[in-house]
Amino acid sequence: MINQTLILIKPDGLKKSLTGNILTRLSETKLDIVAAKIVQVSRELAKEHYAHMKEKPFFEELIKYIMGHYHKKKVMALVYWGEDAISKVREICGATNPEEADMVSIRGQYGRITTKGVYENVIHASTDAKEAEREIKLWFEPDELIVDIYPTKTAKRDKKVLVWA
Ligand code: IDP
Ligand code: MG
Repeated sequence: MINQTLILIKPDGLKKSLTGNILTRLSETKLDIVAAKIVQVSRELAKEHYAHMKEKPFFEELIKYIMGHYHKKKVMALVYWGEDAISKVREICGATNPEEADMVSIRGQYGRITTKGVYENVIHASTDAKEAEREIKLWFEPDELIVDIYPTKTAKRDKKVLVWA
């Protein structure tokens, strides 16, 4: 089934200069990249992204981690699209706990558990179609994607935007 998935190269992945390695590993899937950007993650975005984790004892540490408190204050966000994109990407990423992840998966190769107990696993990938839709809509505006994957509508936004001087 054709589907799409949100990928984040987390701040530790960027700090460790793993962007190239991770994208090379992901290219094994032969999926299409249909959106990509660098984002400075606000607390609001971090909390929204990890809303399902808010009862966890490590939630505050997780929010700090994705905001880049311990590394670089940025993540790379991408949308991959194609046949079984969600499951193919999750497979290459490996298990959540980097110590339990297959050694040749991205998380197995590059992840670690910090002394504060956070799984710094260098990459995020959506787990299922519902999560992918919620996450892609959270991280991207419709015109940042080069394919039409979800219905859109036109809306008037009365706000000032920055343009080149
Ligand atoms: P996933 O990223 O494999 O989908 P989730 O359960 O959605 O795993 O957790 C989100 C993120 O929270 C993980 O990628 C990891 O960084 C962190 N995390 C999850 N479970 C634990 C835990 O038990 N201890 C520490 N950090 C965790
Ligand atoms: Mg998850």
